[in-house]
Amino acid sequence: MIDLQTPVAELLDSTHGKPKLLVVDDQPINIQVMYRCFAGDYQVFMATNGEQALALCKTNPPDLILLDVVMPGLDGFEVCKQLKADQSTSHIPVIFVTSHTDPAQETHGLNLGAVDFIAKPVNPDVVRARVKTHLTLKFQSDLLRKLVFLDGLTGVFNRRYFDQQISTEWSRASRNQSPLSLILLDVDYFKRFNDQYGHQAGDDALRLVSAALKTCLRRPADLVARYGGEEFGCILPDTSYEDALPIAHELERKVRELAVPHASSSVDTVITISVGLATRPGVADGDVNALVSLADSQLYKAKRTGRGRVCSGVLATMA
Ligand code: GH3
Ligand code: MG
Repeated sequence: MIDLQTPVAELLDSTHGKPKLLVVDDQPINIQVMYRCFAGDYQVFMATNGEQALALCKTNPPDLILLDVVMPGLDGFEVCKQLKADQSTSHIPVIFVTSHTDPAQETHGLNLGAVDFIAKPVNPDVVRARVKTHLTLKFQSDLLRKLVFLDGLTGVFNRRYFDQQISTEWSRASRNQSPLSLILLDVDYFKRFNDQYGHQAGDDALRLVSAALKTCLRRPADLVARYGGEEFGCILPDTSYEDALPIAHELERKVRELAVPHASSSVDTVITISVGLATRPGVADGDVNALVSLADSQLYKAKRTGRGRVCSGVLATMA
């Protein structure tokens, strides 16, 4: 079931603030013209050559690029080609701004993946209207892309995103010889909760639990996902065992502090969770499945030894 309320509101929130435009032109006068057009409604970033534009797109991706075609060094076509070839920048719409109104050139640019062509000298009203249209389309497709990776009930990431990210983070950790921590957690006696309070109350409780979990993660790269029915996963990149353990305990504590009554639980009078933490140290053997299995077995151990607690382990490294 997709409950559009929470996730969509959050998603729209994340696009709040002025959209970011990148203007790329080797002539400062042209940049000034564009700046005057857009400074009121947008955050305008500038680059005076192709290399600078590509670097900016990596560090601070804009929502749309206005790209000059003829520039010394990397020309606009080459910049567009490179942006479209890179997965992290391919979704940024590119509008070519050019004094060449040759249909062959225009076709070439559109075939490279640009969304539009605008002729110089630009008419401010026309360029503003076109930018607005393409930004609306861009935000709509961003939203759809995000919805594919969100859990409809709780608004946190879904299992599909979790599986993708844990593999990505494992590869990154292996490359950089950095640690990676994974927490799997599960609500205790949740079947009894549903039986006593009803499925609707169960859904509400899962929303509260996921919101509480989110408050424990502070780094931008940390994420919480719904792993299964009442099971959640937290990925903590570049986080050692020593740093992850207090977070695991905080998750357990924060859920207990929600004080959601659970009269039929054998752990407490409120909802609790069991937590399994697994960390791969900087250098580790095995693959991502070993990390997931370890977190899972620690979660199972927490269940077996009384629930409402944290169990944890570190992946073995061959001597
Ligand atoms: P344990 O402490 O061993 O984890 O016991 P448990 O009762 O939590 O575990 P069990 O796997 O027996 O039951 C899980 C329950 O979670 C059963 C299922 O109805 C409920 N559940 C799973 N997904 C949802 C959901 O989206 N909404 C609601 N309300 N309940 C859910
Ligand atoms: Mg459970």
